Amino acid sequence: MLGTISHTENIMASTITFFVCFLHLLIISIFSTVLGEWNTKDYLKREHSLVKPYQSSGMNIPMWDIIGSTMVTNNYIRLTSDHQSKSGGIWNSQPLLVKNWELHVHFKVHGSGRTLYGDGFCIWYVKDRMQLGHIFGSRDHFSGLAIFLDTYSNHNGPHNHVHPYISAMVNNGSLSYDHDADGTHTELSGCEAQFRNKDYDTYVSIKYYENTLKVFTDIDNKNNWKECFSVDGVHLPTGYYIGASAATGELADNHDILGMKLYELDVPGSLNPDDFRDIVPSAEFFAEPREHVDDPDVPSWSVWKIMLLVVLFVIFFVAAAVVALYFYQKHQEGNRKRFY
Ligand SMILES: [Ca+2]
Repeated sequence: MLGTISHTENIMASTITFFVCFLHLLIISIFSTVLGEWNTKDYLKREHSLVKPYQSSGMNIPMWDIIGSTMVTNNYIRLTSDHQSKSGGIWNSQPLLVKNWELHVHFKVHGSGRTLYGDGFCIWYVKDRMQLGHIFGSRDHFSGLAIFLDTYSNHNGPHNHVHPYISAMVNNGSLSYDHDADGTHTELSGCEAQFRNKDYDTYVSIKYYENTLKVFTDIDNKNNWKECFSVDGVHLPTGYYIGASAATGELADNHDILGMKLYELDVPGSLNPDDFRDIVPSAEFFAEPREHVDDPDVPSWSVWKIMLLVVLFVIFFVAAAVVALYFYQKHQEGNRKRFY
């Protein structure tokens, strides 16, 4: 009997131990999830974030400056309106002294154009801020990181991706963004993203962690991040500025920023941002250049005219030579007849 009781007790003890362990693990996992979320919120850097209400006093947005066509309302910051030849930007006035970070941008690109619209906008992490230029409303030969949300395909020939298209470029100031090729030759990576004219909220996330750049989108009204691309070997310094800019040309769109939230991914105090200030922006990997298929050469009318003239001249000279030869032979024959 004693043996039976201790055996039953053993089974009960094992079962209780199993449930205790299971409960323990469950509590740990729930707690760590909650803690993780709490940490993310805790590391929100307010001085690098743009949240409503934008204007706490007067017309100025604390820690942010606007330039060009940018217009601030209670609900959005409009970089360009749906009109031609606009360009505007919004720039954080505080250098980002965080090595590893994640930036969530709440945006809306919309307009009356059904098939023709453009040109798109760009999210920047660069050395020089507040400079209007022709690269989505900001300067070319920039130093730092650009994430282009390009809505207009400038490259008219056949190509292997459609627009809107999100791509990344890292520059040390030496490269030029080639609008005509939609930045193909300088892009690190990219993805197609149908983010335009949505009646729900659209977001893009840029995560720069341990020299890996990842871009995610939340544009399908599913409330979760979908990876656009991930690139290793991206080197960026601390101390640059976050900004966004947009431009319209012949084609137009409203390019609105509704909010930006920057999260620090470092454990506070674990890294000295000054150690990373002198890094020269660089990328170890570039995307394979898009296959370029040259447009077939269609000779213009003037080229045809020149070719026709050349052919006529050749025919004329050949005919003239034949006629000259004929008369020359006749003349020689006449001479021979005279001799005999
Ligand atoms: Ca383009």
